[in-house]
Amino acid sequence: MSEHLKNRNVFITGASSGIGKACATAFAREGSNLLLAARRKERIDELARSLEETYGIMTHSIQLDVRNPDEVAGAVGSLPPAWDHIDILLNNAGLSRGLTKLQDGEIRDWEEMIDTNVKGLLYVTRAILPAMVKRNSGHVINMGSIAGHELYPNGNVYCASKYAVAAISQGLRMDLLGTNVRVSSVDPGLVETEFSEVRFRGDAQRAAQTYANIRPLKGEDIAEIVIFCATRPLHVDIAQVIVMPLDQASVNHVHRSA
Ligand code: NDP
Ligand code: 8X3
Repeated sequence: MSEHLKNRNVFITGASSGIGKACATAFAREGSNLLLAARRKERIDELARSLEETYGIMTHSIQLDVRNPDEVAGAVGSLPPAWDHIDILLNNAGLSRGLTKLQDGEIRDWEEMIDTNVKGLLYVTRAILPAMVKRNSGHVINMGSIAGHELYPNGNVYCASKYAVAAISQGLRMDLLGTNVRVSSVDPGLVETEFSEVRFRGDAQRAAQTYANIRPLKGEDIAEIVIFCATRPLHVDIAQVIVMPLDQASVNHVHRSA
């Protein structure tokens, strides 16, 4: 357990699944108290119960659609007194929809990705960051992607949304220069979560092909990196971490063993 994180208040979006859930567990193990946000309330309630029981931490679960700015502002503005400050914001909620050429793309898919991955991240940051600046302390950790550094065919709008996250992280570091608020971007390659099932709208077989015959990263691998970023001495800001499975060399180069 790290003294850096014990009794810290950590707000995690997209805590109901995959990387966010793994990060919640990792922060709980470090003794942090957790604000767990996602749309699927029953999942975060269950996670909250189990982390409280196992690690003796405090939790508060929030049913939240990050695409709705009023909902975001309302949820952050009406937190119970015990949660009057947030030390770490993990902007993790995100998704992809479809894998098609732009000329064949579905506008509702583009909107969902941009509204969640870009605008949702902005709404949550806008709601939480002013108090960090006022306290002159805090850490924003954004879940970017290798897709925010390189493009792959048919990845067009998803990649654009993650390039936007990279730009927001970089811009935020400039805006916060001179304060003690840190900004990190953790940018993974292939991680086996519900991500591909969401991308292919429940087509489990197609989703499984994404990870077939490779050893993908797990949510826990990413959580370790997030914890590393959060536990550096306060004058150290890990700006960006790109992490891929050994079986991946770029978004377009994956080694499949069979
Ligand atoms: P999952 O599908 O397993 O988890 C996505 C999480 O985001 C869920 O908890 C979901 O919760 C939440 N979410 C989605 N839309 C919203 C919304 N509108 N409001 C609130 N929460 C929302 O995927 P991952 O864990 O893989 O994805 C987490 C992040 O990691 C994403 O930003 C993704 O882009 C990024 N990433 C993933 C990679 C991968 O290969 N898996 C690689 C690189 C980055 P709920 O549905 O309950 O609201
Ligand atoms: C998710 C990684 O390569 O599937 O951000 O787009 S990838």
